[in-house]
Amino acid sequence: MREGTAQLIRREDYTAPAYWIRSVDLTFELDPAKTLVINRMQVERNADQPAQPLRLHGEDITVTRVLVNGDSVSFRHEDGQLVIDTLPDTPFSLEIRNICAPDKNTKLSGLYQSGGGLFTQCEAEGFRRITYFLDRPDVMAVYTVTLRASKAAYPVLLSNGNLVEQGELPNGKHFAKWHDPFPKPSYLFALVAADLVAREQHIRTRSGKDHLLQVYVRRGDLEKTEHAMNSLIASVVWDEARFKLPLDLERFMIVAVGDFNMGAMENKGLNIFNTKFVLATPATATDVDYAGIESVVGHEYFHNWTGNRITCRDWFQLSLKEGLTVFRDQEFSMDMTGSATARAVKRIEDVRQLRQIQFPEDAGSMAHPVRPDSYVEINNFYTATVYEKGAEVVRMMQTLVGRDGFARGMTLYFERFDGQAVTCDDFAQSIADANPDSELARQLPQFKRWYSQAGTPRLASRGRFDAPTRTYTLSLEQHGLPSPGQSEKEPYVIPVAMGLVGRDGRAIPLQLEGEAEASGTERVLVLNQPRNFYTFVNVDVEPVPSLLRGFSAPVVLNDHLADADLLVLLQHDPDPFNRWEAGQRLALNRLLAAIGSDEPLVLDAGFTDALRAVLRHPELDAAFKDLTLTLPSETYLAEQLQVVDPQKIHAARESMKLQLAQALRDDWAWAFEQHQVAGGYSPDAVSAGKRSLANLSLSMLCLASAADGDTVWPGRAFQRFKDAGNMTDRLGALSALTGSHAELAAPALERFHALFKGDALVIDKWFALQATTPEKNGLVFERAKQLLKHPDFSLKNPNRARSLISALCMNNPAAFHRADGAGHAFWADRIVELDGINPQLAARMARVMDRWAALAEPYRTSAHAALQRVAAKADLSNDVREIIGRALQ
Ligand code: 0A1
Ligand code: ZN
Repeated sequence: MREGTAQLIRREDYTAPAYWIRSVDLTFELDPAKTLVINRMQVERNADQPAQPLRLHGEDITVTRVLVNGDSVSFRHEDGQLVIDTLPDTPFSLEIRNICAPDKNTKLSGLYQSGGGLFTQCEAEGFRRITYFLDRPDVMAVYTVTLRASKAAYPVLLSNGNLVEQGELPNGKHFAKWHDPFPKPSYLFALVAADLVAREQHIRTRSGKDHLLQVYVRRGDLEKTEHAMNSLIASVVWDEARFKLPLDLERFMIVAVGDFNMGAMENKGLNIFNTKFVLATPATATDVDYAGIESVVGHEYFHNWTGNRITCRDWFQLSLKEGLTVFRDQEFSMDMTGSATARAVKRIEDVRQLRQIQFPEDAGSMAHPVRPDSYVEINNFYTATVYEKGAEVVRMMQTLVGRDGFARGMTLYFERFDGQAVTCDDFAQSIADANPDSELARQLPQFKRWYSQAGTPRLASRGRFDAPTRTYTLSLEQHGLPSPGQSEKEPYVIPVAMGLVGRDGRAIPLQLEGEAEASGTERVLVLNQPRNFYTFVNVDVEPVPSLLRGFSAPVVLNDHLADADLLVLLQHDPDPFNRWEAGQRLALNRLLAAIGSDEPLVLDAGFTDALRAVLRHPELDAAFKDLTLTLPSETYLAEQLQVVDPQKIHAARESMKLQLAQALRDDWAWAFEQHQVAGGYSPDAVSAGKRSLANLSLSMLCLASAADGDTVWPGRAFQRFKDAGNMTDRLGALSALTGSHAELAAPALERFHALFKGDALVIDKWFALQATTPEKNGLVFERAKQLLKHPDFSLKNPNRARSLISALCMNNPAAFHRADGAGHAFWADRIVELDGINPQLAARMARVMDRWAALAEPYRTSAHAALQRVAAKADLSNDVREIIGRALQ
């Protein structure tokens, strides 16, 4: 057992390990109740460190013997570690035998059981739950793994690398021996023993090498693996083409498992995936699911170089692999879309996600730098800041050195560090050194504040046009807000991609004072002072500034633009991101005004006409229209406010949605008819865009109908729900019914459940849809509470738990933050219950209270009481205690 509880680990305390483990030979006698692990290691002292005992990590495992060079030695337990005091000075062999119990492992970290099979999850610190080890990423070893198990129960036996031997054993058992030639940290170890089948594909890569790709799933799921396999092939091709990074293994395997804490895991050569990111057919998965599979398959595959070939020195450097790999998967998905607008749509979606999750994180009790300074439980730091903001930091580097310069930097990074465990500094230095004349190289120490300072910087701009001198002066001013442990912030290096747009829509040529001539209509200003002025010359008419194009830095921008300016950008900005942003800002301004006053929100014709023009626009993509006509989320609205009243936010947004539904009724009907996709299902961006706009239109039409008591559109939605040829349309129609609280919603939900009752991933959608229905009279919360008792509900399966609890508490603020405090009490009960099963998952769900202190009364008081109730539980895990402790600080 791990005894040293709640210890704060600090980045500045890093020291290299006292010993190196060079190779590991593992033998598993697999059995769900009692698995025997024989762990033979070649160990040597690290000569750079003072002589000291060997301390091995271990958790929830029982040691049965310890041999050094073949002889039994004495050992002791201290702070949850196994300590051997006396060891030879020369390299030695160390054999440890221990047992573990996968069937009792509800934490899903280490070796655990799922659907009758055995699977592992070792990142970040799961390997120590399998055997004693120096379970830290800078200890890299070559692994040989022998799996022995019942052949009937576990016909498939997999581990990392190449299969070197397999055969029969007495008593109905069989074995397989695997060898991974690449030294790796223990967090990348994996094994699978289960009754699975595989889709296989042989490929020959550019370098002329042959590889076997496999996607393993449960029997019966094989026909759901085509998209995952296609995504894997596309990932291999893309990484070779864009970054010249080839597949380095003969065999690359993906295995799907139904119980998994996260999305997927990049174990060397043996990626283990949540079924959600593998299984798809048109009938069971939506366009969003298809896109998710492509991006997660890509993400895990890209880790093979950014994460596995070069890994992290310590867990504070997590963003070294995660920020970079998210950046790579985002670029991959963009390149896969094939069109400039579709790229922009993907960028908008990524930024929406960043604002929805990372911005609140940066403003709440868990705010931390991209490279954190301390943690209690590392699992709590697999965050949107480390992942998504980390990706933005990498993206800014690319913006500062250019796309080719960035590719050069990546090449240098691999030349320098392949096979090593390194730091974020090493990465940034490589990109800068490969581009010595870049702004990044010139300002690297200051740029790296993006790694060390928490919080979302504020950027304010003001423009002044001077007609007599034909100049336009832009001032840019930045400031950082205080965050826990960091009251003062130093200025960042902020790349501001920008252009000037004439009121007639013309892109104005850009010439800064002192420049001989104008060059282009877009450029990147690099702000590194608290405030800077930029004077553009030869400007004939007052322009509208279009700043932070493509969201060139993860900041909150206040450009002080008036409605009239925003309308110009919405109509004309050549940058699609800012065009979308202008529409969102117009909506946001109106919503915030309504939330801040007691007057009901009344939509003006200027706004509805502008949105109608977007909806009816002959050239814009359907996906872009869908995003522009989707109102800012309640969470994003809450983010703009000092004091958050979730009920007021909900009321204002619902009112705007309804007015928009009514004002554009004919246009929605037109859009719905115009965006039907004929023929067989394809998840491509164009078809998906049409489906999403048709679904949005249908939802709006059902809303407008509900307000007038008209039943035509709900009837059509029900029919569409029944006849739909794919899950996107079916779920879209169902959500139009539930979202408008139509009478037909109940029979449709019942029918949906009956239709898909054997399919866990679809039943997750059924729970989530009900838990995220816009709240009305408290009924959604009541229904969610009832669903807890539904026979299909279980807290033990992470996807199912998330489909109800996270969906309600995180994605339905108005159902969750109730005046009677029942939502908060519900949350506290679930966290306590789940903490006894799966602390990692419980801690993630506990995060919904990160921003409780900003709540208006009475929500604030009941949130506080709920937090205190959880904190009062005596045997709370370190995971949850860290989250709750920070929230209450
Ligand atoms: N490295 C994985 C994320 C991951 C982290 C921890 C896990 O433990 C349950 C699982 C996966 C990724 O970035 O995809
Ligand atoms: Zn990752």
